[in-house]
Amino acid sequence: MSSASALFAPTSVRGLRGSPDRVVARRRSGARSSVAVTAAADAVKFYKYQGLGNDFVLVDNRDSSEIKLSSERCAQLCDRNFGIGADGVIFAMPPGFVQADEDYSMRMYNSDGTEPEMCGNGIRCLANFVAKMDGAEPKAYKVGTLAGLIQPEVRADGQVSVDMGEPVLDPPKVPCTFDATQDGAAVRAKMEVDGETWLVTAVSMGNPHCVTFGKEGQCDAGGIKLDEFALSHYGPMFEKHPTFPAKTNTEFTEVVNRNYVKMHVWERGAGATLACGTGACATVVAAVLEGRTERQCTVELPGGPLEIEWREADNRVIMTGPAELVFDGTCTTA
Ligand code: ZDP
Repeated sequence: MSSASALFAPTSVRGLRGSPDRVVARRRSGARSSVAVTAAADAVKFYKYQGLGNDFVLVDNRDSSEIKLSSERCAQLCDRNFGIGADGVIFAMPPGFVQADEDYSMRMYNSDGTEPEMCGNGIRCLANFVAKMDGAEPKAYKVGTLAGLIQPEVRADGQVSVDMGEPVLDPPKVPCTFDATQDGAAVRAKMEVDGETWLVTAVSMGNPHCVTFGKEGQCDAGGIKLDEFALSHYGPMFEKHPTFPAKTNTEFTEVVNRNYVKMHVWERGAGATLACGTGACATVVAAVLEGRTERQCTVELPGGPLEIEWREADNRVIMTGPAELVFDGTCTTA
């Protein structure tokens, strides 16, 4: 492309937290599509990662506290036909978000452009990504997130173990409108969905989760059969249920034995995904509270297994699983 044929079109992009920002998008003159051609002025280098098929576009944003891609652009880039294709976009941000001694912080957008507090599979990808960008040996990081300080550790075998912190069970803090049913938590709470009563347990891992082992009656008699489960029928009804005012991620879970469950997730803001790290943690917390599993439990997701432990000693949840680089590239800000 010669510079003579380049057209500079000013595009307004809303910066984060309402701060307006103007960027210049460089487009090819006469191009039929509105896809901007990558140019130095607005080029953003990205890295595509996946953890159990939950996939993310990662951007190293540690040189600026201003996010390089708007929420609208993140949603476009997540589109699997019109964009790169991903369940979300994750930014490595400068440290000092939660506490001064953290290594860096994390911000994320779902594929619909909403911003969740936390992202379990994403933070494993982020830890591997930062290690790669820094050319560093595997190590433990302190990462500031909207859900507080989260601590991933890249192990020598490439797996990433994450201290996800303590689950939040107090119903108003999840947030959900249930009354507590068991030790301050909403456990096996009744929720009407699609004209039937489901039993659910509400857990926040920084973001809200509604974990269910089935409808009343069904959940103690064989439970959900995930092979035949209509996830896209039920998922949206749980996601937008008025009981969860900030909407919710929902985990439909089948217990195989006391150390192994299968789970299909419908994510808030992203729909059906192949895996959800915070969701796998919430699932084991709920399963323990309902007396269905031990505290150490494998969660098999459509994209593969995660190892979860809800530690008795300090109440913290540890999640271990893979995170891999798929490809890298360059995109534009508009
Ligand atoms: O809370 C939400 O809105 C989720 N969609 C955020 C993403 C969660 C994620 N799938 C995870 O692994 O925890 C990244």
